[in-house]
Amino acid sequence: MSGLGSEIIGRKIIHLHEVDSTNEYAKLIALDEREGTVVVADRQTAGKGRKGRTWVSPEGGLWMSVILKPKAEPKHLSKLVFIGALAVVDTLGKFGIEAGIKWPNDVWVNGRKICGVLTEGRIGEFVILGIGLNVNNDAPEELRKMATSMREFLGREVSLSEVFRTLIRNLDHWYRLFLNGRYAEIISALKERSIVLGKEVKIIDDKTELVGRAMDIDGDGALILETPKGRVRVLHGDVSLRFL
Ligand code: BT5
Repeated sequence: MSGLGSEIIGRKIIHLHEVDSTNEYAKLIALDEREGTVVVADRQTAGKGRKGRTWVSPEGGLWMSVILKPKAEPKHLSKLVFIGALAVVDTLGKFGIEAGIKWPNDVWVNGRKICGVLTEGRIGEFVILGIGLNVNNDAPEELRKMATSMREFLGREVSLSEVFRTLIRNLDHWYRLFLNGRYAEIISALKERSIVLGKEVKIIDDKTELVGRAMDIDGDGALILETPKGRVRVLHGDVSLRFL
């Protein structure tokens, strides 16, 4: 047990004042670290979203990456992104903020993005679970209408270290379910906290766009979409989802 009240996640914490990206840093040290090591930075100079997008990461936010080395079959690893989102929703709940998961990798509050999750890894070696949560930072200027922070929602600052400790404990909880193969519980929690089910959405892939109603999330975490041409199963991977 670490002093944080977790068993695996946060056994070791590497706290940096500034780094390009905690995910990049974690990848560099991953082979030499035990699983559960967390890299957290006050600010990132080149925070990353998916597909080369930028994640704005000034001081005041929580920017962290966890090194994981699960022995699960590769097909299950894509569910780790949900572990991150579920732990963030639970954490926000502890602070009185009702949040939901915008499949596949965002957490939203009142129709705006408060958190993004980015998993990266090397099969058979490690997975880096990166989480960016707007806490006491302002939402990025150019994204004011689309993004929010805990401070903005609550109208006051919250203790960043308290948010961090709560998130570590929640991550530990969900990750231990994952290690025990309790995937069905993870998916059912994901569905309960999903804000996309029943909504008209547009899925944007590299080249294709698909419009339909989000009907379900299946046991693999794929979104089932009812389109004019019938049901389509969309794997989470790198797709983006917009509400219509
Ligand atoms: C994500 O990508 O949402 C994953 C973000 C992961 C960030 C964490 S921070 C710690 C770790 N280290 C890293 O370098 N990354 C991880 P995506 O779904 O591609 O969304 C990216 C989009 O979110 C951008 O194109 C902006 O529109 C928006 N965005 C950027 N910064 C934001 C912020 N601080 N708050 C809300 N939205 C933001």
